[in-house]
Amino acid sequence: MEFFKKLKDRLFKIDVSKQKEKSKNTFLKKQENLIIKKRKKTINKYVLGLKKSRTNFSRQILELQTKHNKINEEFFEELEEILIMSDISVSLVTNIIYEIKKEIKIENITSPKLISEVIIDKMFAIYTNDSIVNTNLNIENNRLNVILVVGVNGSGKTTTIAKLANNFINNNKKVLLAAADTFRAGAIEQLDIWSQKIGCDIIKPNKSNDPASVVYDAIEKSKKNNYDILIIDTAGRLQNKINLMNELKKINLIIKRKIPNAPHESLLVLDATTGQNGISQAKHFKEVTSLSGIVLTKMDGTSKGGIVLTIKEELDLLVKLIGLGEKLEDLEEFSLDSFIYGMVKGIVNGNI
Ligand SMILES: Nc1nc2c(ncn2[C@@H]2O[C@H](COP(=O)(O)OP(=O)(O)OP(=O)(O)O)[C@@H](O)[C@H]2O)c(=O)[nH]1
Ligand SMILES: [Mg+2]
Repeated sequence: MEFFKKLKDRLFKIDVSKQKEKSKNTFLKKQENLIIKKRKKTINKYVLGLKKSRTNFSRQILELQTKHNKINEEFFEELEEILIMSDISVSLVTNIIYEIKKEIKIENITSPKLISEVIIDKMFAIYTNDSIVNTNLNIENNRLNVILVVGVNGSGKTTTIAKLANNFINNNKKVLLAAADTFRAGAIEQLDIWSQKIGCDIIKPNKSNDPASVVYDAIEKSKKNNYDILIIDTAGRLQNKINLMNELKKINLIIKRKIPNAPHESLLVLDATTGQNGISQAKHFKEVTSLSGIVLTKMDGTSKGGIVLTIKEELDLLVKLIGLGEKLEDLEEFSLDSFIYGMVKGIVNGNI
């Protein structure tokens, strides 16, 4: 079982096979050092943001390992409870436990002290399903990329949009925001304040209060002025599901009429602290509009990291971005390796 070592190698080393050649070339070496430095910075954000989840999960696993000196049914019952309590759905937990049992038989593992790596390995395997998980945003150069952002009130849409726009601007992209949440008083102003803070252009409602017309104006402006990215903020809740459905339908129609293969991303923002409740809300959204991925916010505020697995299982969607704090720089592209490392760092050597 070398799962943790392999994970660390993937995260912190560039390409082991070229190690010898690399050291000869100082320019390459410098470039590699820069990449590693950047990577470490990102991983560190995961490590800091996932502190609550990690401490909670690792502590429980370590306690379980010390409490039992044999791996038996009682051990598995307690493990099952820990996994369920960390927001992994019951069906997935059953699956993970089944896989762990199979593995310890093959590897002939009898001591609970050696099981943590098997647990992590199986959780990882369930997520990837032995295939490569692509969580990149569908953004291309030389076209207008339209990103529609939806989700319930307070899930973190507007904040995420500001963080995302800020990231794009830092990467020299020309970004326009569309304030299409005309339902909630104060929503436009909130996005406006962010746009000023990050130095980003914004389209606000003109005469009418119709979100679709804001979107129309925003697309016109983006096309005319060669923007790279248009991000659309939407209302979290309307009077009822039909209204929400109609509004999102209308917005999508306007977008498609102007750019047939857009929106290039329809991201659902999900508050990680809401657990199963958030998952049910997400299912409602999935029924009313097509989605391309999840932004999981407030991961820093919860102690339950298992929700990432449950999202994939129950919504059949991947987490593409993860919110690890309230500040502008606290949004990261989702990396399964960094996430798992942030969740279990220290668990293997008992040093949480
Ligand atoms: N700790 C933490 N807080 C977050 C994160 N993302 C958003 N928030 C906070 O969540 C709160 C709600 O965020 P908003 O961006 O206003 O949520 P919204 O979905 O736009 O809400 P409505 O406009 O009411 O629909 C704010 O206080 C944010 O600072 C995160 O990743 N971590
Ligand atoms: Mg908002």
